[in-house]
Amino acid sequence: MEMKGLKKSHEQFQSSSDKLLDWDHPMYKLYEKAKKFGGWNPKDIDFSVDRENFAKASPKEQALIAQLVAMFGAGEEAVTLDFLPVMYTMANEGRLEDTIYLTTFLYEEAKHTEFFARWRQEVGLTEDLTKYHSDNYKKVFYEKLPEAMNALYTDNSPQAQIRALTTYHMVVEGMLAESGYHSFRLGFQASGLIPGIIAGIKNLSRDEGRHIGFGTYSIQRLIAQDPKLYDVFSQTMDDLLPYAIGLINDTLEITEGEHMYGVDWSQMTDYAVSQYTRREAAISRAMKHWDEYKEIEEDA
Ligand code: MN3
Ligand code: FE
Repeated sequence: MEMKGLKKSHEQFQSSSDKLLDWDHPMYKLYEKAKKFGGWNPKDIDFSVDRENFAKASPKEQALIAQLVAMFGAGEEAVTLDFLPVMYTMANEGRLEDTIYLTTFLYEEAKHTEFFARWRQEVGLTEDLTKYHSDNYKKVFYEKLPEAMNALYTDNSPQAQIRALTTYHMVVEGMLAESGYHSFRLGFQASGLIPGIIAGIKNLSRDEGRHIGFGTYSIQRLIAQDPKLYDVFSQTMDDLLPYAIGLINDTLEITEGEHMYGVDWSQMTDYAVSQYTRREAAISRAMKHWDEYKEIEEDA
């Protein structure tokens, strides 16, 4: 398998030239943020209350939590294992500041994977949770994500980059992970049932804001160079939307329409759609006003 356009030698090294590093580069700034905020350690989080409360919870409550953890754990593992081709692409294109930032990216996804595995270990939820991966979930995480990412190993075209970045950052992170964090907060923040998870989620979602920032910036950059790529972005979003919404609806079945923890869980679908619309709007704005959007849009 050979990638077209793979660099065989270096023409120069930026950091030993008169350019040094571009300290104002949006991705360099993101790297500084990651060094400051991304150093948290899952091992420092206390899961003793989670363990006690989980053991006492009703079977239905346990199933709701196990399902969220089963989807999140595998989701974090998938984004850890599947991210390398993007880093490979940025390095091959000689994007030094992007590559420097991305060294923190993969480290953070690895910690997110550790976080959920550690929680399961400490709470004693060690049975196989694969049964919670529905067909829609499998479509996104077992097929669509690795397919779009691994394509970059042999095809570094802007089209292939847009497909990979959109799948990973806009749908998996921007829509699904963000909705997952929202579910945890909605259901479990006030109840105090699983405070260790809530503490972890706070760190996770801050890391994720930077990750989505990288994705948004990179997609905007590519579309600014060739506006026709907006159609590739849009098609990728449309292709994944039914599975992403389907996946969220699958998870709601467990509540049987009941307002567990006083929450109307059906609002999760609306939340996911609003995240989808938000990502789409951020990219369309960049097309119309690229100059104003050169600076990275921090993800709230
Ligand atoms: Mn993550
Ligand atoms: Fe991420």
